[in-house]
Amino acid sequence: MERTFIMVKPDGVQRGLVGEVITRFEKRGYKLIGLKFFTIPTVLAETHYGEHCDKPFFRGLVDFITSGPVAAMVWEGKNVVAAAREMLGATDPQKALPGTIRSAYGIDIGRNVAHGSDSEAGAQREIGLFFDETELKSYSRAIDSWIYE
Ligand code: D4T
Repeated sequence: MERTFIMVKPDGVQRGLVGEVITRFEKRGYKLIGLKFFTIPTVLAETHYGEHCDKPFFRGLVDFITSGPVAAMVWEGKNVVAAAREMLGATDPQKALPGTIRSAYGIDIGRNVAHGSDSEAGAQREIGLFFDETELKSYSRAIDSWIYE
């Protein structure tokens, strides 16, 4: 089963959207295997967003993501990396399709509520940055046979 890293950003936490994001993934059938509520240290934020270090929005992005607590999660399920990106919608909420999380709850690109890994390799990298393996829980669910055929 694939794993992906999802994070409700400080704007989503402040706006009371942690439960909404979790509910969408739970109700679809994905399995929560890691959850952490904390304020990201600057060094971790700079590493997480390292690919953007030359961009004009980088410093503002790091300042924003470290400005308050986030809810960092790992979700597991079939094809969850791509599916989570679809559920989040386009990075710019103005371009996100109706029904997606960013379309439903966001307006500006710099306040787009939640993050999701963009590839399997990216997910592995981000999960490793935010979680120790011991913090990820493997467990079986009785409902799995009602979700997967
Ligand atoms: P995240 O990483 O937040 O899920 O966003 P995406 O994976 O969808 O998009 P990204 O890496 O291109 O952007 C990272 C982060 O930077 C913010 N951002 C982005 C911004 O504030 N201004 C911008 O012009 C861009 C392109 C939003 C998401």
